[in-house]
Amino acid sequence: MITRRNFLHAGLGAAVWSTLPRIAFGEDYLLQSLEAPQDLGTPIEYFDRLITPTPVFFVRSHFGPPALQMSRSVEIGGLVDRPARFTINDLKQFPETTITSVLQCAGNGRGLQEPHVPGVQWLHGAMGQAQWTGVRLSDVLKETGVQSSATHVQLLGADLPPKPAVPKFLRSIPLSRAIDRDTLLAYKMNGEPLTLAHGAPLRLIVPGWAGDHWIKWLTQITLADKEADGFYMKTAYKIPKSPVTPGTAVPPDHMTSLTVLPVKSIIASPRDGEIYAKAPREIVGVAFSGTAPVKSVEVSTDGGATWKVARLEGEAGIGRWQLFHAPTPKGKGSFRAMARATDAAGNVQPRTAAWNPSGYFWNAWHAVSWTVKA
Ligand SMILES: Nc1nc2c(c(=O)[nH]1)N[C@H]1C(S)=C(S)[C@@H](COP(=O)(O)O)O[C@H]1N2
Ligand SMILES: [Mo]
Repeated sequence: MITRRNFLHAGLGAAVWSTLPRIAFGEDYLLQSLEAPQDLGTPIEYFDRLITPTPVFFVRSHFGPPALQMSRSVEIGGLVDRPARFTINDLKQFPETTITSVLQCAGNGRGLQEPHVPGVQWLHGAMGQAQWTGVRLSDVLKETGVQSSATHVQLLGADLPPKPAVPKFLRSIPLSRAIDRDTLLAYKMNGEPLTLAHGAPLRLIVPGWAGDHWIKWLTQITLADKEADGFYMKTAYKIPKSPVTPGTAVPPDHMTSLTVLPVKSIIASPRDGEIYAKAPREIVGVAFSGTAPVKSVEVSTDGGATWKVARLEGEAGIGRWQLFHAPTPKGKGSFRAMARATDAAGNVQPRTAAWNPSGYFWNAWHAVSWTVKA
């Protein structure tokens, strides 16, 4: 059992342990400490549908989830006229809205970067598309009022780091993005209350932007006249302002914060390396871009010599994925297919991803090889 004493011996200061929730069992109690973070990827075969089921939706957190507390409120303060606190029930006074959007970790595909970069070695599974339900952050900020000097919205969740020396996952987004009509305080995912892993009771939804902006377990929203300080804004989530030679060090003044997801497509089926008894009927996958709706997906089965336009399925939108379908080559033998997406702003998925020191935003052409048995 974890007692106050051996918890302190584990290296945590009194200031930290006193903020940890207690779970009572009669007169005894446990301190609810943080779990080792779990990074769980979605298997690629689920990218053959418009909505990723919640039980297989990827999970990423830096410190692991805090205690589940559905009554937790979010405090809105800083440069506002009327500081306020809202529980989920309080938020229901605002109009409810549902948005279908891709959530993708900026590090998705990092494991495919060459040369290799350190960090969670995600292949394709750190993404998914869900229906997110909640209220617009802009409606809530109209209620609290925003002072004219505010330029950024700083965001903090209840998942405080295990030791005071470890930086908090404190993030910020510019006010302009915070009041975008698609930026939501969400309490439902795929029609059900958010699960703990995905941020219950409340998380931010920033459609089109990478997952590091989608703060889970929200407790504090602070209007400020500057970006948040600390490691997770000043050092992490940075990409070069312009292309760099792969494998080289990049000076900090040549780096900028990443935001919008680049155009990308991934093939869910056929499966790479699979041996089929019968030819798979079609090539299926997902395509999206954070800049503009997808305009087209092309598929090549001859190593890029020729490309055929795939059929798109699903509603088009910024930061929203559509399915693409293309016929498979006929007959038996070995095959290889590649896909490349283009968005309505003219961005084309590149043959090789732009390398960067943290391996963010991998979006190279995805290729799969399969065999149909003779
Ligand atoms: N409070 C909090 N919010 C967080 C994180 C975190 O560690 N703590 N991780 C972020 C990152 S990096 C990603 S990619 C997404 C992942 O969301 P998911 O676990 O629901 O898929 O949550 C974001 N929100
Ligand atoms: Mo992430």
